[in-house]
Amino acid sequence: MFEADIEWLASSGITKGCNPPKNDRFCPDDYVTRGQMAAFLVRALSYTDDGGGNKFVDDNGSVFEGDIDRLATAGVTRGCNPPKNDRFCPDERVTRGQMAAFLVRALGYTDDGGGNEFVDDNGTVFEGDIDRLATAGVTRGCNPPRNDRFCPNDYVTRGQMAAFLVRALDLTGSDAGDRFGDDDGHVFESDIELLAAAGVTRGCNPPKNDRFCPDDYVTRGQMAAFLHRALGE
Ligand SMILES: [Ca+2]
Ligand SMILES: [Ca+2]
Ligand SMILES: [Ca+2]
Repeated sequence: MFEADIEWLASSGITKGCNPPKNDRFCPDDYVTRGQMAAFLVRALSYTDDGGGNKFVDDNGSVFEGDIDRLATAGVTRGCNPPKNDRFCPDERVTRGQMAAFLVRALGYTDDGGGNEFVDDNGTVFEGDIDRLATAGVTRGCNPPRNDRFCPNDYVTRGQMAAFLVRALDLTGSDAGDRFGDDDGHVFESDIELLAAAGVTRGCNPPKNDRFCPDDYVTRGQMAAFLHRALGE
């Protein structure tokens, strides 16, 4: 279902495939790993400096090693085993805490609003980034309407990705419509509609596309489509 998006990503150099060196497969239904996220962000944001390379010991020989070194040199990642941070954990799925850190550093958010927006990230390595993401208005929390928790260890869902992108890209509008039936009353329904109105998402059941599947985890294919429509011409 993401064939055109995947082709765009490949032709623009943002993705290469999932079975290197042959790379004749994309694996659109796999969850996004940290290594893949590194590659997507590096290519989408055109980072080129790898700082001399080999920032981490656990990606040696990985197809993503160069992109991971570029992401680290750009200051968007530091590693996965603080404080030593000599590992990147390229095969682990992207969590909400990690997504917060990636977005805050890539978009340059600095204001943490005084800190401690959430109670369940206290003392975690991502607390500062999560507070900055919240202060920038890109996240509100994971337990509405109270929203005193961020759930930093959960994997990123499609609904959450919709909300992150709508707020980070500052997509606005009043009457965006009601395209999908499976998000009625969902906390992200308005974000999903704004994302769809901007052409960044179409739905999860083509060709009918009357569903969004807001609680499914983000897959590689979906990430490809989101980035293509958000960043593509
Ligand atoms: Ca390395
Ligand atoms: Ca906190
Ligand atoms: Ca709806």
